[in-house]
Amino acid sequence: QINEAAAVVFSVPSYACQRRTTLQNHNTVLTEALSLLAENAELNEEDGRAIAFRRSEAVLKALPKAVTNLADLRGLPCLGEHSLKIIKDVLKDGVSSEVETTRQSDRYKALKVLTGIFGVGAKTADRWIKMGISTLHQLQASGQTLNQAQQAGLEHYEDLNQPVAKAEADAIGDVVQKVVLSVLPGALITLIGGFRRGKPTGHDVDFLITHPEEGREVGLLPKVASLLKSQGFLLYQKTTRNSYLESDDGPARLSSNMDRFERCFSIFKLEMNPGTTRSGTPRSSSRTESQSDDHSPQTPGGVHENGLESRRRSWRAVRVDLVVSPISQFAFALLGWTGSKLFEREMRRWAGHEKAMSLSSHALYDTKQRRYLRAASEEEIFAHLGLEYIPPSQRNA
Ligand code: TTP
Ligand code: MN
Ligand code: MN
Ligand code: MN
Repeated sequence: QINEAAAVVFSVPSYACQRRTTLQNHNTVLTEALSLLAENAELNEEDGRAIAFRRSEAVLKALPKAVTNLADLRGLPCLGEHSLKIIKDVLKDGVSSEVETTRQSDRYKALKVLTGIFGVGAKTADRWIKMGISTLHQLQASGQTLNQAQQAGLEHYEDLNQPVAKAEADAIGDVVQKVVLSVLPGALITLIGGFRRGKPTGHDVDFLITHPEEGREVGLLPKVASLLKSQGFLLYQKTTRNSYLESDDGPARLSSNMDRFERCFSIFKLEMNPGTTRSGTPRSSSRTESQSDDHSPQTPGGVHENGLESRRRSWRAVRVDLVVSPISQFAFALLGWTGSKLFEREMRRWAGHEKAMSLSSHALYDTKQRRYLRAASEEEIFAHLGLEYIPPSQRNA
């Protein structure tokens, strides 16, 4: 058979944390199809399905060239029946009818709009949809009680659904660094999340803060948040204390994704210099000083951010996460907060299933030796786990 003879043979290890996944994706049409089904499953809280689609998506992202033929996929891990059917349809027709039907469905569209509000998760969105609320308009008319995060999320809906550019992340980093150092000289601030993996844009900006002297970092964020607020940089913030205790946390709870670091979820007010457009793309070096994009909000449901309508603003809202770790846990926090989410999940699965260890953003516990394994760098954590070191730019699974 010609196809089989011509089939490309790809070799891909089964855990995403064993693979080098860069941002260069040779199969975007396929991965976008699988990603939409994964997202839909996530929005419907069908976790098993979501993970299966995410794993298939990640395998295709790791391939060194485009798949053109189903036979190319032989021997690849993680590709279940359902994912294979989607791939087959896309290879044959360029689209999958299941994906397109999902994309156009009222429920998917409503879940997207509602969970697009900061502070609204799948559960809340589902409850509202069952009450007949599917748009921002309907939500506002319903008189539903919103918590503070959701109120801020609605108020800044349009801004928070615009991608954040690296230049904007760096500008926020400068502000955060200045304030953190004024409160705690010697503190170390690291850009984490997608930007650390080299992504050009993100949905938020994540920073990890530590101090070389253990303990000096305790209680830092309330001070940082109140300074940022008094200087007019915060539109919303919620700070929580560190609640991690190695002794009583135990390995059982360590495999969970949630961590217990001191942290601050915030909405930052970023002043935009004229060299940056609304979407954050650096302007060409020409002398056009007038802001290019007229800011006329076209928010779904007709909500006009801040009621400003077409009046020009000199700032935008950006989601910013600040996390503080003691230096003894820094390598674990750095690894855990660099992502991608699937890479992290796979690393924890590898630790548990292949090594009888329990990995979290705080620590690595060896179940057989019944002890915590220390690490001062990400490299040491990979080594403890018997994994080849994968740098952040290759963790884009
Ligand atoms: P995100 O900021 O959600 O994701 P991201 O930075 O990879 O993508 P984006 O560009 O869209 O912002 O999370 C960053 C990492 O932090 C991710 O690997 C998961 C991890 N994380 C935790 O460990 N605990 C948490 O409570 C949260 C919210 C994230
Ligand atoms: Mn490549
Ligand atoms: Mn992020
Ligand atoms: Mn984040």
